[in-house]
Amino acid sequence: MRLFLEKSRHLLILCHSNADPDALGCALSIKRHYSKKDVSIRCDGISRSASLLLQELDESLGVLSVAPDAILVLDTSSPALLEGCKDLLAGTDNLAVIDHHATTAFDASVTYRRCATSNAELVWEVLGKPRDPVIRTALIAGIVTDTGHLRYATRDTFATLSEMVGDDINFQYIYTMFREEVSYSQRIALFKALQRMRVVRAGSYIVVKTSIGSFESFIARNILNLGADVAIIVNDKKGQRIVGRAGTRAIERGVDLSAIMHEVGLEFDGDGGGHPPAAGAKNVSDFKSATDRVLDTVVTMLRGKRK
Ligand SMILES: [Mn+2]
Repeated sequence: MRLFLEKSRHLLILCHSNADPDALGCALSIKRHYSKKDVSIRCDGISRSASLLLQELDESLGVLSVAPDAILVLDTSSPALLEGCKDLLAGTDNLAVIDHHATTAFDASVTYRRCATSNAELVWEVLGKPRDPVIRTALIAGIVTDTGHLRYATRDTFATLSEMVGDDINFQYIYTMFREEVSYSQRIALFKALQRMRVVRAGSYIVVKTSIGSFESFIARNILNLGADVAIIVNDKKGQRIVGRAGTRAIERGVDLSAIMHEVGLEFDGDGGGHPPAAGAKNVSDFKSATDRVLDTVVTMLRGKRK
């Protein structure tokens, strides 16, 4: 991977659509690390917290001046997730992927993949643990946000963080930087979703299904906080997206949403994937049946009829 990056002269970095601080933090780190090269970053939209990070670091995405001779895809498990930037892949034979998701649909010449709590941990290794404080801040931001403010952090996450943090890094500042205020429209969406809930009991487990036009992960998180073991949220507006979140009890029982979403995505001519506790499927041909299939699979697994 390092050789790939070093050999490239005009590198184009692609992140998933609505890029989050993990994807963008990784991209900015690589751009900064190879500041002598022509590196530019593209993504179809950028999240609120990622634009906050961009401002905070005083960095930019760079201009795509000439045709790239190498493309690097970050934090993205399939070309469909690049959305509007998917076309930029056309005709390239020099593609690399650094990704921490469980599955990948890319056919790349160079790949660095490992299941980790954030993509930032992989980039940290690829860049050889750089000492530049801006790079470390960007990567810490990726870890903090991808682990839900360290809620899902593992021993490995903390080991990496302790290598990254130094006297020149204000960890508390990065940690609180992304504390988002809950907006009026988020709260309205939450209550709408709660009104539309379908609650399914599977033994001693509770699975909740609902639909909403936006803020699916915010809503899923709140439904889990209320005590559900699995939340399945359908967004029938944006390319018929299905979002799933599972709590610790469901994970311990063997529920792997990334595998379920991947399977259901394929079955309904769309695609899906993610992590065992947080995954999604999109562009499915029949989102109602696809959602029911996800629900049935989860309920059957929780009842213990399928492992
Ligand atoms: Mn990520």
